Amino acid sequence: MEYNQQKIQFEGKESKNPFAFHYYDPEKVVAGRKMKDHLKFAMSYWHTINASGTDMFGGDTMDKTFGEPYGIERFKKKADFAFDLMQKLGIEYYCFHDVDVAPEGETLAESVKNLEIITDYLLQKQQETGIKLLWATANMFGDKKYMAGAGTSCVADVFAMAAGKVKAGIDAAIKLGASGYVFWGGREGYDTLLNTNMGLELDNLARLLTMARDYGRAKGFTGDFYIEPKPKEPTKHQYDFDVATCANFLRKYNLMDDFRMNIEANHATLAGHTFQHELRTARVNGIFGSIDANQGDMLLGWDTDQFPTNVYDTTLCMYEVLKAGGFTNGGLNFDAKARRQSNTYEDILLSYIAGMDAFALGLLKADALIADGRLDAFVEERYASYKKGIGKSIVEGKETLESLAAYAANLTNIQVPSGRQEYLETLVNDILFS
Ligand code: XLS
Ligand code: NI
Ligand code: NI
Repeated sequence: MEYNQQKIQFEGKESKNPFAFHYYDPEKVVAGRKMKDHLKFAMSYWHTINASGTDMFGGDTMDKTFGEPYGIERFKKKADFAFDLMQKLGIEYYCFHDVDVAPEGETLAESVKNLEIITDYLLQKQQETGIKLLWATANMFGDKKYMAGAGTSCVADVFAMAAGKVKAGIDAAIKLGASGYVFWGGREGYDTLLNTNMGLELDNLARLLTMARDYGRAKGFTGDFYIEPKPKEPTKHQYDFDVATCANFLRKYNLMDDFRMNIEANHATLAGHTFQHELRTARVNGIFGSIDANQGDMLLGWDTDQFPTNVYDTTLCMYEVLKAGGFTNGGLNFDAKARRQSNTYEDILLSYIAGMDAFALGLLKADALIADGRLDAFVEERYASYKKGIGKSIVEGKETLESLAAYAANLTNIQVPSGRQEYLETLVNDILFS
């Protein structure tokens, strides 16, 4: 892989230089905060440092072996490349699965030893560069022993292996000062109910998450635990289907105080929701946490993990993030990879620039939408009947079915105002394209 590129600079929207930011101006203050602190961009190790273009029909189109056989040396070179790349892009955070950063051994003990060697190395790199770990996770779906799930496997020894991996992952997160630890379902779901004890599987998943929470807190981990919802793929049905499903799970098992959502755009659309819907659902349930920034292809039914370029979506995303009060422990992790045909080193840079600029522009437009005020004012006015009279009384919990039945008994000619959807969509367009 070539290393010949200089640090990417902000040049402004008139620039024709593809290796420059046109909207992302890290130090620029928007809505009281630097752009870089609003956006908290993170690099995903699995896509950027490891994924090499293999798909269901063909092999690698990129070489990410760094000229080394599978082992510690290769992973040190990967880390060197990763930190160099993040510095060139001005990305201050990264995310990984255990197996992304260190070679797997024959046993859990060997893998943990390798992870310790590499996390020493990563810690040193973090200290040299100031780059931080946004979150860590454990890959509990790749190896064949996880074919029936990890925490939801039908085999107790697999559950135990998964617990060991989570322990090592949390240890790594603490050592590297991560502000989050993620659980994405992986194969926690089912392919057919004919062979599945759903009740036991869900209880066991909660047991694993509870153990993780208890271990992490006992060891001083103060960051967020996240569930990353996804409705399907690789299993037919994933138990972390969407934000609402996860909120129900967390409430049932008393995990609401420690867990939040890591919301991925492509997973939202696979669940039949908009990205904004998932963000809003998390916000109104008080569990908004972090984001896996990417986009899917609406004509394809799988997780294509494309770099986000749709500014309508990034705007509405950042609108929700601003309304949620911004990121605290979370950030925008590019769970995205350049297309299989975009197979040069330059494409890695160009794809990150595309995603970062799309989110920077989305932030500017979301801020403009809020500053403009018409959208918020419209919604406020639409619900004005709950600010006075009977509406106020309902909201304050002062009414009953009987009192309302008496109130409504002789009401006539009730007027519901127009929803003005087309006007509002035009308003958004006006802000986006002005
Ligand atoms: C897969 C998920 C995965 C998680 C981390 O679809 O997005 O990459 O983000 O395990
Ligand atoms: Ni993801
Ligand atoms: Ni995904």
